[in-house]
Amino acid sequence: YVTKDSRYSFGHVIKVVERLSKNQGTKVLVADDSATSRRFINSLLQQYRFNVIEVENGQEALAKLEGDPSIRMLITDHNMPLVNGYDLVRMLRYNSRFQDLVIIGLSAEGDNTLSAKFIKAGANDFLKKPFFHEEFHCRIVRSLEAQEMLETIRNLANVDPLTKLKNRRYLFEQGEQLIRNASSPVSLVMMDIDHFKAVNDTYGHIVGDDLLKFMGLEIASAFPDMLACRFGGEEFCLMTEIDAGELMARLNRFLESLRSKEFTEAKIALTCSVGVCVRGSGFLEEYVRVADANLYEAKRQGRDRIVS
Ligand code: GH3
Ligand code: MG
Ligand code: MG
Ligand code: MG
Repeated sequence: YVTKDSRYSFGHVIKVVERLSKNQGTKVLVADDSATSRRFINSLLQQYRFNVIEVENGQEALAKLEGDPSIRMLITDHNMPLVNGYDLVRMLRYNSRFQDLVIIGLSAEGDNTLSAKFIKAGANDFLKKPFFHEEFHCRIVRSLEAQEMLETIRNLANVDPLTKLKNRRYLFEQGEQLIRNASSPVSLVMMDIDHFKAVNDTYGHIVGDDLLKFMGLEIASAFPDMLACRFGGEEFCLMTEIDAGELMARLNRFLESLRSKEFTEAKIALTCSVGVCVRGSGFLEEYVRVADANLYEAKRQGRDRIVS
């Protein structure tokens, strides 16, 4: 090693690679038309237990990436037949599906503008061949760690830590877009657990929290096709563009299934009231206002029911 720095030590890199991938090794796609070059990069990556896949050109790289969303990093040469590295990066970054893919460009070409072109097209980094193996490792680990941090921050910003559903912030950030991009009118559902305060008062907040977690799991498994979020304390929200009749049937089935269950060790019975804004219009706030008013009406009528 040229320097001893724990940030980039062998042990540290191994930890990053293992953390990123639980058991099968972080998947890396190496795209290079030169077999020698591929073998060399592969051997550098193997040292750190990366799970390496090799392809010979940009077109094959695209096909592999389309077929395997678990690939976390692409290391791509520039000069390759069919689709070159630069065009490959541009195509990938054009597609939001690949926004989290870490991309490292490589080239032996004398053209000094290439690194700027790669990075402007969206590559995370660029290395000129031949490179010193330690620089290669440092840059790769740095890019992977930066990506990991981004995903952690995004998760903290969008996900409710208790129920693991999306949070209110995410709803207001994405809901408007969901309404505009939907192919049919969107409905918004507001659910509120009945007499939840009594659970806290009787069994304590820890049991109350457990109940909220259970509710989160029930909602996630009953409505996996919808945007489901924790709107506030014991209030949950769904957004969907499915047909109104089907939505009502599924909500009825959901209330029915809650009635037949007991939650947590205390075996607490649980019901909830639901207000629906069916095929709403206007801004998201209007959907929420309508669903909220219907929820209030469901409570008023005696709870454990749906008002739309
Ligand atoms: P209603 O049937 O009218 O909805 O009655 P309710 O008791 O469910 O409604 P209320 O709004 O009076 O009480 C909601 C309670 O939810 C009050 C609050 O202490 C509790 N709560 C909010 N967030 C949390 C949380 O994160 N954990 C726990 N344990 N309780 C929470
Ligand atoms: Mg080449
Ligand atoms: Mg409430
Ligand atoms: Mg309530």
